[in-house]
Amino acid sequence: MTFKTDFLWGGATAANQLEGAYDVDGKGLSVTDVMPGGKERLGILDSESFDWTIDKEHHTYPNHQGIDHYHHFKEDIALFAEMGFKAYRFSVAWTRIFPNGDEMTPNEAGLKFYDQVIEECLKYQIEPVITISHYEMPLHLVTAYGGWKNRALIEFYGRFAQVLLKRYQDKVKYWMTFNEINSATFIPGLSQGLAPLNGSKERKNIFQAWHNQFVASAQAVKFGHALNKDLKIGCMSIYSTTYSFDANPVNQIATQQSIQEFNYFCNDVQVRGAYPAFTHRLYEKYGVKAEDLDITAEDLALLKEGTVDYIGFSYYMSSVESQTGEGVEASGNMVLGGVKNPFLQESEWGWAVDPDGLRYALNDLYGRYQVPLFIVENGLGAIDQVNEDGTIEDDYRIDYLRKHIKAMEEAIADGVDVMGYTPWGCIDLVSASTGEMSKRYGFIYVDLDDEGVGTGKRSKKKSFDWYKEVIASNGKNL
Ligand code: BGP
Repeated sequence: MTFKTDFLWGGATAANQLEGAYDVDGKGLSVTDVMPGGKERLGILDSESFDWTIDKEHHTYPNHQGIDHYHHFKEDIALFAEMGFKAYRFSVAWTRIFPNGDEMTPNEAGLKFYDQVIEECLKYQIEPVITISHYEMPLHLVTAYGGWKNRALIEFYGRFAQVLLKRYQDKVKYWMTFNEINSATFIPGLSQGLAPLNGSKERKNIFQAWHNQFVASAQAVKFGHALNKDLKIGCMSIYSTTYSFDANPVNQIATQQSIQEFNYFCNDVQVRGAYPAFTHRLYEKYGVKAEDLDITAEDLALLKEGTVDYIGFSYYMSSVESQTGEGVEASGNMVLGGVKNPFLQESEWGWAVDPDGLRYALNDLYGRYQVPLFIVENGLGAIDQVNEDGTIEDDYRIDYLRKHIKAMEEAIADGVDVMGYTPWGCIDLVSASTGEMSKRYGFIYVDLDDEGVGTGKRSKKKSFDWYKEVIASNGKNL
């Protein structure tokens, strides 16, 4: 068994990281519009003292400019088509459609932009895959409502999702409700609008915000299915293959718990339509009482009615859990933490490169949920060197992707139903965690530096032609 003939090969991006044009055609401010780049960034994602106001004198805001895809989408999509993309995953900036998030009527100018993006994809027979919300909620929903911990957002998101589903139901078959919904524990600001004034560190708020997102997601799925039964609407979470540091049962139990918490909790609710059995234990771990959360019987009924059709997930790395491992070297991973895996190499940002971990992830998710799986993010963030003649030989990226595609093929041979593969940042864009351009993932190079200085010119890396051949041969020529 190998890749199906209709396998969705493609690439993935997110509005806030590439569009730029942050204040044109009626767009409002989103959370990423107020996040500076560079060293300040990582602190902010998780900080209690984050200032939400724009201070252009002291900070640069990389997402304001992105790669100016807003004005270059035709050129960019033409390059995707040249690579032979069957699918293109992108997100809609909530603030282009509802600038503050709580308006009653959408901003037509914002919708017109996505009309064109979709038309451009269809022109090349590329399936658009839309993430409704990808790390860019309207800032106003954070400052005026406290982010996702406020139930009012269910209605606002509902309005946003319904506008999109109605308008694009005949053109867009594949959807995802929230990007990396399980990221809230380490980036509550980006993920749920909880940082910092809104009690980002309080687990009660994270659980409440999740619940509200689950309900909002289920509502959108139910609405989409009633509108058009052919729509395929998925959830989207990060999967981190998690190994125990050693055979000590204490570490094994800790590993199992961390898997339940990180890899299963959100998927369980969105795929099975109910909170998992370990939920109360999880609340207890963080000192949260179920009765402190606002979860109604109607909500629980809705969760059952709005289960997703597939699981979209991102996979970049694996991690190692150790409760007892004092003295064990910490992993270089600023995002997920954990200890170092002596069997694996890490990227320059400390992300452990682990293709076998992807095979494990696919088998694990399929075994637990038995729904189709869509790898909607994967890739290697790296610093690329441009040679004097303008070429970029990114063999390290080819090597990473080749190994992960092979692992995916193994998983398909294991019996897993994989729908597609859209590597992250198919064109260079602003990094979510660093806010910088120099952490690049693309097959297409964009001439901009960390300060946003450069021509913005697009050029093909070596991986461009390689990936083109992978798609043309349906995964045979790696
Ligand atoms: C995921 C996000 C993306 C993306 C990617 C790479 O977590 O969904 O938005 O940016 O990771 O991360 P980074 O840009 O931090 O390297």
